[in-house]
Amino acid sequence: MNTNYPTCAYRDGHYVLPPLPYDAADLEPLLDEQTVLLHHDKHHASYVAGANEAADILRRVQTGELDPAAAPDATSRLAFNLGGHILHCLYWESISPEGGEQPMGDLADAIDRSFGSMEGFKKVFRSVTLAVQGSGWGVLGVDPVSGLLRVFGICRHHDALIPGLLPILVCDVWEHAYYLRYHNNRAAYINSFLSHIDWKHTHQRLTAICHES
Ligand code: MN3
Repeated sequence: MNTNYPTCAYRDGHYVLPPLPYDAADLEPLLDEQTVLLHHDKHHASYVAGANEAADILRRVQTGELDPAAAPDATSRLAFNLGGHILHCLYWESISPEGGEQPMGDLADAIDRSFGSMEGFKKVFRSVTLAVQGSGWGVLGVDPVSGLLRVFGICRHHDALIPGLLPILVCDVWEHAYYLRYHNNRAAYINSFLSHIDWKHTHQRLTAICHES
């Protein structure tokens, strides 16, 4: 198991909610403290709890304690909640109070190779993330076939995923992520997100993935 990617904890047979990597108030002006606390302590925590509940149902099906008919619903709940847990772990490390610097080294090279330029990346990311229908995510990930970086949208936490494509940067566009500050102006939130990206952590995830493969 790659312990660098993603930085989600799993201890004693349970998924664990990691602490925020900074104080909730420190993400100003991107996000206000109340939004960050509700998002982490309530929403993210509920996905961790949901993933553990679904995994427990599957364990009880395996031991014969529950009827196998319980398994399909549990796997679909696991996909939703574990997807949410992993994406939120990535989200907290996609932004930072010190974010906004330019990517360096092979991450900068990969962006140029994949999108032509940083502006090319931002243009595609902004457009795709803005267009995600309802609740979902804008994602930058490594295409396992071409080795290029790709931008794509995920609906909810797990629909429209590309098999094998590992996200290195994610933007949560569920309304709970931005509504208190930006109301219905998702575009303003995405623009602010783009200027608070933690490129250092994004670079570490790219390195972790490339060393795995
Ligand atoms: Mn969320």
